[in-house]
Amino acid sequence: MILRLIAPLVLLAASIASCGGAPEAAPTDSQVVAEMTDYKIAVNVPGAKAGKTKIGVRNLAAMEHSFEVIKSDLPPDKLPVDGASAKANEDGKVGEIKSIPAGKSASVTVDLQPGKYVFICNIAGHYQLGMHTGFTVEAP
Ligand SMILES: [Cu+2]
Repeated sequence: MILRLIAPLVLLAASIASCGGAPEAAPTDSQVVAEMTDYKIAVNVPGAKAGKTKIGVRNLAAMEHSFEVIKSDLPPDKLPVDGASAKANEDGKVGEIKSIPAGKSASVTVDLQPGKYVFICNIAGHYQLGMHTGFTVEAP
């Protein structure tokens, strides 16, 4: 008698959890995973060996973000910013994901060369708010 009562409740709980908007997992087989929150980018590793690299990006935030991979020797927070567009200069860009909606994941595969990179979100104003992180690529 009790089981009959519990079973529907368990099903109900399961269906709520499955459509509750939990952030998607990063795409599988990504060597690098970046997680975006409102105005931060966190990477699971500080660097990688040179070569083709799949970067999975999870947008855990409540708003859309973008993801740009820029080869630059500048410190991550020192890219030039254009005052009119409120966007960071993308010189050295080797790959990007133009839009990752809130709660979604996406990936980009880039051919990384040894050197310093900066990962940013370049939706107007977001770079200045802190959406940047450094990444170092070493010779294979
Ligand atoms: Cu952003």
